[in-house]
Amino acid sequence: MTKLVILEYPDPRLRTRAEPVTEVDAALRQLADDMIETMYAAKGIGLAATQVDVHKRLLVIDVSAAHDQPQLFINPHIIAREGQDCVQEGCLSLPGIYDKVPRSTKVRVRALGRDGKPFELDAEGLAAVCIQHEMDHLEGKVFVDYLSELKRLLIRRRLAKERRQRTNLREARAGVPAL
Ligand code: GNR
Ligand code: NI
Repeated sequence: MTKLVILEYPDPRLRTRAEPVTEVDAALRQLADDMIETMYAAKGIGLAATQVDVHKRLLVIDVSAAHDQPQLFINPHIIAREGQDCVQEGCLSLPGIYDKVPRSTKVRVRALGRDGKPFELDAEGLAAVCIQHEMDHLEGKVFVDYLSELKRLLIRRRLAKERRQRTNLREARAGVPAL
């Protein structure tokens, strides 16, 4: 098992459109397991391959209370939607940023499972939101794309400042003198 590195906005690699998975083999299952481990380590409820710089169409989610029910979706498609609601979202690629995004309240998803076989699933609530959020990542889209240009500008500034502070702290601990 390997914990993978999560790309952070505005990394241009998050804009890559993922390619369909052509074979569900041992290597792909290993990637899925590494994504699940990475999602749990980061305390997320979902992760798209795009976020770990792998541009293939797979995503994992776990919206269970005990964090013991990971679900894998390979080549997911939304085949039906119902309802519309604005729900507060967060993203592991935008640490500390939360805002409301319009989403369908119910979705029916068709995807391939771990065994490479197709399945269909009805999702609602947080699972529905999370699946739509992860599928956006596979299209090179992040939730702040739904916000205004001004909000995005402020978010980019805030993230840059926080990254700068994290780097400074790390260097101070390592004994690197500030300029
Ligand atoms: O951990 C996550 N929480 C979350 C909360 C509300 C709506 C969507 C999400 S997904 C996010 C993990 C993530 O960034 N997945 O891409
Ligand atoms: Ni995300």
